Amino acid sequence: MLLKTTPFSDQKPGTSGLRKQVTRFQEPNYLPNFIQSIFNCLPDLKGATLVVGGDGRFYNREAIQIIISMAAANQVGKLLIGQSGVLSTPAVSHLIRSNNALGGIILSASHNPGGPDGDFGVKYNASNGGPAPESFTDAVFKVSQNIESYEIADNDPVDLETKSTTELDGMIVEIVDSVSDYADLMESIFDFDKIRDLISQSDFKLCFDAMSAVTGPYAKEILGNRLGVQAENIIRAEPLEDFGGGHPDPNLAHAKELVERMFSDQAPAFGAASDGDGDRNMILGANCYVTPSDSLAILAANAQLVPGYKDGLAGVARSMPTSQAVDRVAEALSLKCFETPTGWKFFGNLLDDGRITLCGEESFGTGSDHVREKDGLWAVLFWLNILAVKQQSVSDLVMDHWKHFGRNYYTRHDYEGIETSRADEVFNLLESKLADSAGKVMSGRTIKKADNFAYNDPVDSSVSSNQGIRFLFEDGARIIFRKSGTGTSGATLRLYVEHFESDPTRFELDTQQVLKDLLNIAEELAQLTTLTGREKADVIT
Ligand code: VG1
Ligand code: CO
Repeated sequence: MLLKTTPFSDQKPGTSGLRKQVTRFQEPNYLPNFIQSIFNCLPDLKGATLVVGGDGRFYNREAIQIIISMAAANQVGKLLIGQSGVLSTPAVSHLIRSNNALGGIILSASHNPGGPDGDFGVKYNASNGGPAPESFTDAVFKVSQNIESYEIADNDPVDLETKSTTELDGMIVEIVDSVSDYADLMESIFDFDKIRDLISQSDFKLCFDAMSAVTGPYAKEILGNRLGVQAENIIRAEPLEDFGGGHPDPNLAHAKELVERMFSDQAPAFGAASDGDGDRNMILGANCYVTPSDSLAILAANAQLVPGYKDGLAGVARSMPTSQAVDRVAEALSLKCFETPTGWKFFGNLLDDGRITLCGEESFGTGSDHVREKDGLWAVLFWLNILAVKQQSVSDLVMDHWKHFGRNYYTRHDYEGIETSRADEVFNLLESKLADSAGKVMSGRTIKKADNFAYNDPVDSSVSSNQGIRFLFEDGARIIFRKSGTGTSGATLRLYVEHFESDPTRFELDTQQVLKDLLNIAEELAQLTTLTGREKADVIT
């Protein structure tokens, strides 16, 4: 049936889909409007296959029932839905690709908290398995601003809990195992025999923190059943609708128990965590934290030790704020290295066009051409495979990497949920300084270039401007300011700071100390204390 509706002005997707508070999504017509707007932008929708799944957060099941009814009324041919409505983001990406689906709908607000008072989100992925490009999300927003009606079937709720194939108004609904296809894909990339041997070594213990989010079932099957990790070493493995009240964000601040275990006398050799929807990863060794930027560089440098990448890499890419550690590896291996705006959607063209094999972001995201999303467990397995071959501790591996390539000291300071007007003031001030910054000396460092980053996609020539303010120094240091596109209240300001160090006697210093002069320069440039009204950042990673 056709239901009348009126537009909501706030349906513009951000860095990764439309994210709002659950209560917003629960308002009558809010979700249907957005879903119909997506459908209206898909000329090939009739008879097509779509994959649907989410990270299991509060409102997941209700949202899926609405999508099922709307898909049936919009004459979709087939829906592939993860059992209980659950699919990790990389698993959705894989199912889209392996089933030649038209696309998929992911229900997740990723690392944002869940529960009735938390956040919810919807993201559309295209037939390559990756987040839809900006041209598509812009079109969806446009449609959402003029929407007058949507189509929805009047059906009984579909049983999501049992694997089955049923029919609804001519549309096939298949409830599929959430884990098995993805687990098989991992087994086809990595040397599971070697990893199993490593895990059985008495001197090798590991701890994986699923953060009460979607990777629990995946970790139990892959790390537990297939690789022999003991159940007690997979913590917070039961997915909860509110993630146990925490932020399902794998970083030093939010994975407390894991971090306590890893920084102790009895620390396991390897620790890792993943986020709400399973696409992020944090890697730790005994008393050692690996920054995501270093992790990307180390994976790139050692990729040929992994069966799936034994023939080498086509190229690599990183998001603009990610440290330049991977650039050094690319240079040494004569690989092309691309710099994209923040957000996985910008890697899609480079991956599809065969220009890159590995890519990553400083925000705990790493991935490859095996899917079109970043992939948390994949990164964990990649590390385990390398460690299994090298028989080295995480900290030795990292130190060897720095000795060879140098160390990019790196930090990100987040000022969360500040008033939008205050954030605007910061960016206006920064913008006003861009023009006459070049050549200026600050704390002994000379600014080489200052700009607002714009990306020219080398594959389809599309241009994405306004992607972050950069101050680039002659010695390679960088200070970057961006506004987050994933928050749901106020504005979140991110400050990224990087300094390259080639002197091996300076490889084990405190990151915040090393970067202090650059942080002071950032303060001078942006007047953060005054303009944000905060003494210091809320989260430092
Ligand atoms: C953040 C990260 C970005 C990441 C995005 C989605 O975006 O900085 O690197 O791609 O989250 O990750 P922003 O606009 O808030 O800086 V996920 O795992 O939340 O989907
Ligand atoms: Co995520």
